[in-house]
Amino acid sequence: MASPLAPAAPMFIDEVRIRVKAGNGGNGCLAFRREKYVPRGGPSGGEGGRGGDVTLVASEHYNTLLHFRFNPEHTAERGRHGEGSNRSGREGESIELPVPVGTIVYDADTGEMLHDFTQAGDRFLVARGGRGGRGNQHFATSTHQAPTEHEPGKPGQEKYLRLELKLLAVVGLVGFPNAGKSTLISRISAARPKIADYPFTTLEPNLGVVSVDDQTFVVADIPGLIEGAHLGHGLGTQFLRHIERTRLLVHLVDVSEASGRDPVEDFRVVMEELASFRVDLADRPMFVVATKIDVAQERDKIARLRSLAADKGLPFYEISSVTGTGIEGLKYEMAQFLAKPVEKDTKP
Ligand SMILES: Nc1nc2c(ncn2[C@@H]2O[C@H](COP(=O)(O)OP(=O)(O)OP(=O)(O)O)[C@@H](O)[C@H]2O)c(=O)[nH]1
Ligand SMILES: [Mg+2]
Repeated sequence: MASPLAPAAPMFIDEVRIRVKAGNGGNGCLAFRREKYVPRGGPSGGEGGRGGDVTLVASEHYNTLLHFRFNPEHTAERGRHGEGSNRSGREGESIELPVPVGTIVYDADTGEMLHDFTQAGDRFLVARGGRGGRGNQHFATSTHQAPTEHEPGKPGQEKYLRLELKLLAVVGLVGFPNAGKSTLISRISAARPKIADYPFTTLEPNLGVVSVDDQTFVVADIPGLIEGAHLGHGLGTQFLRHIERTRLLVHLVDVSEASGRDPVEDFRVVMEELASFRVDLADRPMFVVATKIDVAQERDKIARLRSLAADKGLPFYEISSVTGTGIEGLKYEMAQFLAKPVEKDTKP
């Protein structure tokens, strides 16, 4: 939960601990030339290859640290051992681990901050591969012609890291109270907000991490808006700052009979409140989603909402969080929208 000291944006923190291990260096080799007609060949043990490094790289394709939760150990390849005939061992392959921009890396053992990723493409070598050991060929001198010294490879660095990321919602769920926002977030993420059949169940925003194939993003479920929210009615617009930086708003409208409400009217009210909070919030890319279609017999309600969306050039979806109808499709469409580069955000 946000503490009183938390800044204006939602400060939900994603945190993972991972272990990274760079590759060990290969061992140096002990060998002597064995050639036909050469009775005593010189030393010919090659050096071991260097172990691979582990580098963290800031990537725009990741918005969360979820991919590390299932995969907390990362080891780069070791270098190959040196061989006879002065053959050096091959270097171990390095690995790169993508992290979202905004990730802060700490040494989990000492607590020391190691790096703060502020830009896509930023790289940080976090564990260096071990040097390969020298083979006996390196130890030959004019007075020491048959050396048997050879070194083992040096171990690659190993670290326990704590990665921390302030989660930033990129999708905001908006709508009238009781529209089904919290139910939807509970269907598409691991978030388990309170859900109940009365308005203003949600008193504080909830964030959920959604993953679609290898894409992850954060969705915010905020308290419902009613007419006059900007004047402080209901819970007011105080929570809208939590969706100020989102790229996509998903506007949920209850089309069930039981609501006794008019979807077109609900849509209008919420749009007005968004606009009165911040003019451009109502112009944010938006999906219009008819909810509770499992209990919507009057197709007319749905049809009117659909044509309203069409008039405004907004994509329209129908879902039921109870039966699951339309949920996967909606999740996929959100992911598709977010996969487009930021600059190209226009009305979808
Ligand atoms: N039949 C049916 N009921 C639904 C569906 N989605 C939500 N509900 C019910 O609608 C009621 C309100 O759902 P919530 O998810 O709490 O609504 P909300 O938009 O988060 O409401 P506030 O937090 O009060 O703004 C609950 O009783 C849910 O069980 C649905 O797809 N079908
Ligand atoms: Mg709710």
